[in-house]
Amino acid sequence: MPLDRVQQLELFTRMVRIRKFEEAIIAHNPVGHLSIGQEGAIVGACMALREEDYVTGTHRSHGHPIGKGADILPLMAEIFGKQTGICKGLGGSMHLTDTSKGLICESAIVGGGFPLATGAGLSIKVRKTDQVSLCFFGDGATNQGTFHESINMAAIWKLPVIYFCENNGYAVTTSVEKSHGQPDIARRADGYGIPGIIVDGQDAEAVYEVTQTAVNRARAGEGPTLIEAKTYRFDEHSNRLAIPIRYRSDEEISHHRTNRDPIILYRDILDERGLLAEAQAVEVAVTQLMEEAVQFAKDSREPDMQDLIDNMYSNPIHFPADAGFA
Ligand SMILES: Cc1ncc(C[n+]2csc(CCOP(=O)(O)OP(=O)(O)O)c2C)c(N)n1
Repeated sequence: MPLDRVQQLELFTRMVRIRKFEEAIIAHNPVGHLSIGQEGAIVGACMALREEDYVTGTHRSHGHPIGKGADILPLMAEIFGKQTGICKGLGGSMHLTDTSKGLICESAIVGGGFPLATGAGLSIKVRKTDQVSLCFFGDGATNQGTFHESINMAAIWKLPVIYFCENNGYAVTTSVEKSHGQPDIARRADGYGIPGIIVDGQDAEAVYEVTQTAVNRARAGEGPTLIEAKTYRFDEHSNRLAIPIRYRSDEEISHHRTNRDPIILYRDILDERGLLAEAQAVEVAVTQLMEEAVQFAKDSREPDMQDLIDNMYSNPIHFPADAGFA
């Protein structure tokens, strides 16, 4: 089903939120792996999901909760390491998540999301709900054993999982061409007898449509799909990591920034559909929201030792007052 106007503006809003959230991080507290350039793939996929559907993310973790509709203030406070953060300031950038929006986990372990998303798919099947589980990962993660083990299991048990590759062309500094026998991740689906689909990750609506098809298939009990969104990372692997070698040219980066920015491309589409004023209003509102979020984060307190102890186990341990931790 095509997106209606409200949904189109929601898609645009979430993409702009990711972009401006990460621009705020760069401006105020440079830490984390940024998704700038990859917003079309992330939000296009998330728009095909319901709130109760599950998502697992990656070390590049800001886009996934924002794409799934999470509240911005606790996410920003988490980046600043504050007690009001979504993980109470104890997780930080690579673990930015929001379980209330179906985000099961984000993890610094490359390939760590596959078993979790597959397990969520098994849980859905056992509980007989019509949820789906969507697993985000990068191209580099597909050479981990967990990729193959998880997809094989999901295929034979027809689990409602969508394996969604944000193929930005590189794993840190290693290109897909240098690390894969053949560079199309989606073709690996053939090995498991499931559909493998390649989509332009900079075209958010195209991503929405292929994900919608995969979601319908999963909800109908027909099993998993492997989607590969060809996208591009505009910035460095991490804004805290000094990458010492040149692995891509300035021309390549500038080509993508100028011609392949998913937000600019979608704003042009909204303009053609007579929604430019609404799109511009979204950009103003998101800018204000980010200022509010940064202020909220700055004003929040840092976690203390008691917060750490209280949140280490699901059944908190109450140390005696004289144990020396407080
Ligand atoms: C198991 C594991 N091995 C290595 C690393 C170091 N590492 C962090 S990110 C990364 C590259 C991941 O590339 P990709 O999956 O393509 O995701 P992208 O960074 O492009 O989003 C690596 C090797 C890690 N975090 N975990």
